[in-house]
Amino acid sequence: SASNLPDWKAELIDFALSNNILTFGSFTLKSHRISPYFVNCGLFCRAKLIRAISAAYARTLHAYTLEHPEFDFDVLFGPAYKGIPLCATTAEKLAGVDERKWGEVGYAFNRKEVKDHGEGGLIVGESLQGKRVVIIDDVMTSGKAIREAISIIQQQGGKLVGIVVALDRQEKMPSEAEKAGKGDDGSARGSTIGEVRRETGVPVMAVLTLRDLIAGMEQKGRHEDVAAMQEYYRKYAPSD
Ligand code: OMP
Repeated sequence: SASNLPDWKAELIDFALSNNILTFGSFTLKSHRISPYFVNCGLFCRAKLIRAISAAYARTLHAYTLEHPEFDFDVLFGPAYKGIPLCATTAEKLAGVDERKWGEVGYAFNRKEVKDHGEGGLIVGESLQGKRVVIIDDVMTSGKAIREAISIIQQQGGKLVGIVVALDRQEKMPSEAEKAGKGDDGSARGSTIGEVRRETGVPVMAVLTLRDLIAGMEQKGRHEDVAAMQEYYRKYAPSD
């Protein structure tokens, strides 16, 4: 499977690894699951790193557009805080890919605290009202963060048309017991990404998946980390 990994993905994984964006250990996730790996997209915080990740988002969107010529959008929405630099730099990259097609694409993000003075409002940047909106987000595990972003877009009168995440961890949706912190009951459940697709009816694209991370680590001969990721994947693998 390692040979299936395109060079640009292998390079991105290399970057993530050597800059501690991808780390190994024991991490408690937002979903209460305990993971042997973690991806912190807030650490794409140097010139060549933000260049690499924004190019990867733009490339993922571009590739989807080539396969689905009817797919189009007006605004990239980056949920606060980690989505903020991601949506802005991805917009800049899109203008570089095809300025005629994407030169007018806007970007916007939410405030975590609603401002009650000055220009006010929840949204900074392009208005979402009546616009076709693509979410640019970091990591999808249980879908909680994505659902919050979707509800903001709806409140703002935007029309969600797509979602791009840097990493799809390829996990099954948590049960109610898990959400309450009571642990996984081992029941078969569908994937978060599949459920979000069904719920929203829009494409959910991922720059990288857990599969890609495993292939990348395999290429580097990191056998212990590969084994830990595979064991974790087996535990939380979706049924679909
Ligand atoms: P869900 O809301 O469960 O989908 O988890 C996604 C969020 O968890 C991300 O927006 C991050 O805040 C955080 N997260 C990571 O950043 N990296 C990971 O590898 C895993 C998580 C996580 O907690 O699941």
